Amino acid sequence: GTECGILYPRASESRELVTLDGLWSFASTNDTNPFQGHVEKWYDIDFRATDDVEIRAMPVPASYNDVGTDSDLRDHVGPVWYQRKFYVPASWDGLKVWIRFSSVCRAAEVWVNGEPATTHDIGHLPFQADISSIVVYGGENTITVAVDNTLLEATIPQGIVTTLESGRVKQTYTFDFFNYAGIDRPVVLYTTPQTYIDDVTVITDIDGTNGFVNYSVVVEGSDTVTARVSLFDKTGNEVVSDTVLQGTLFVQSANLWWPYLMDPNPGYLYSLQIQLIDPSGTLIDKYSLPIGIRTITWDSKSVKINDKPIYLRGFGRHEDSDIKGKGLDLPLIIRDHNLIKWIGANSYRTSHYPYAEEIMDLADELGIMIIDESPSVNTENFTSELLENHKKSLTELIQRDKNRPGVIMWSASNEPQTEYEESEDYYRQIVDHIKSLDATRPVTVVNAQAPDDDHSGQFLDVACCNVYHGWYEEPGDLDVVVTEVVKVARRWNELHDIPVIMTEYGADTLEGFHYLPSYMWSEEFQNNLLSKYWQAFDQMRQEGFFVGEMIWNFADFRTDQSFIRLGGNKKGIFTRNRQPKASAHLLRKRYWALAQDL
Ligand code: GCB
Repeated sequence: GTECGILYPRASESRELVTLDGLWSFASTNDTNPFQGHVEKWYDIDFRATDDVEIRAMPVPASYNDVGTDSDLRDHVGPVWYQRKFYVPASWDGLKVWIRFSSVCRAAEVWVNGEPATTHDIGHLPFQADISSIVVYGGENTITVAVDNTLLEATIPQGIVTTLESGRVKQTYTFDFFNYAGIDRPVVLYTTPQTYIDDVTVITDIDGTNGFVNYSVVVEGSDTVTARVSLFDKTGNEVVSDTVLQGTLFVQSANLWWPYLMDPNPGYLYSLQIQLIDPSGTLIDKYSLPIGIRTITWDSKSVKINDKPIYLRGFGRHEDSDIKGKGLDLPLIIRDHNLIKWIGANSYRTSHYPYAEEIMDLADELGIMIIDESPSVNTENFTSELLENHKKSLTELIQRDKNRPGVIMWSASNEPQTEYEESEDYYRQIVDHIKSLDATRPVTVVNAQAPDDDHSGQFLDVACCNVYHGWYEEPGDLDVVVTEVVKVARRWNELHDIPVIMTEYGADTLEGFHYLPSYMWSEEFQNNLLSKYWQAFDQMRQEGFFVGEMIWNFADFRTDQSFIRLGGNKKGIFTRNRQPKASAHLLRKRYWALAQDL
């Protein structure tokens, strides 16, 4: 359940961990008979032995859509089924055995040895289950997962399913990025003792050069254990320790967590080590959490880290690449963060859903500031069912990311239809919900609405706006950009007296397409368009309410098919293969100059 902790699984003296990544057996249902697998009880069938179902190999983690050669699989709507075998050592008998999925897109049902183990109803967020009572110890086990990608009116995100005249079932959605699906992040099996550390919450504070680590540990199981909580610095020296489950560690002249290029030593992480000890002095459980000591504060004109105003130089991004779709790819995420450092950026938004925990770890370590976004995108039809699902996505997001120093803001949604009056009460409740879970970070909604038509701004700490003058509006007319951009951003600030970030602006650009004088889709046009926006930003930076710029997008990405897309959305300043367009070199000059400036 979501009331429990969802700590990132780490091996320790008291915890064993086995990966279930690799090749799984996979079966797809026919779109017109989506419940075939449920009716035929595929969770009871051995995929390796059956002739009744067509089985193929499927990599985990990966989206399943682009690994095949047929559009049936790519455009499939409804459940698909994954299965594999695994062993549980006899030595695990008596421990708690957990299965943890970092993300299944979108809905998952899990069976172990034919027994229902757990279900989960949202993509891009982890879930886990205690399967101790249904595994075979010292023997072979079978795990089967049904994954349903269907998006409906009250799912997060939303979509519509129709049946075409041909009989094919078709999923449509209002957002542009491709609706990749599958087991797209790691799956692990791990153990904890019966009495274990279920959750840790850390909130840090500073006073001059000193730091405070306010922590609280949730223990499940026996209440006779005592704690030893220690903070280690990067070199492995214990800095301070305590023996209570909830307390404050005082760190004299702390190494604060600073954003990239704001300090010679950005992204400094300590390790908070928690040990549970039983009355006889034996170690019961041990878990270590990387933490950063920093504060975030904000007012009507600024956002500050450790009392210093920040200016975001960043991107909107996607988890997206050839073949594996949204599947976690370690070489790719390292390449991305190398490019982020190269270009001198200090931030990005996890548009339009929570990113893999491994990605978030990199951001924490490098000092990259994150606007952490819920999977709610282009929200419309504000029903109470939608509201409940949306709140749940935020509960799970905040539970997962609450301790991350890199997360500096929560984004409740991207481009909801806040021109409708119903959105007012909806976003009042959404923002209240976020505040009830975490009052230490500012909250935003990323709006494309004209500021005067919007109903969400009154609840927000920071306004984030997406603007496409010179592209979707007044296509090709770059002479309108500066005035329009300044008008919109200023208006957000005037209306709500809050700082403003431009979270999207950009132009589709086909790499290698050159045109003089510049023409839409050419590399020259992208450079000219971006330069116009920068003129507007520089003007507003002088006025003191404009606190960040994020280009749409870091890299080209796959979309649903559309006549406005050429193999996908091409607004990247890097190609889908992470090579620079001309704009990347131009942006690099700007971001490094901005970093020097501030
Ligand atoms: C937007 C959306 C983003 C799209 C982008 C575009 O406003 O927030 O998801 O990809 O426009 O390029 O159309």
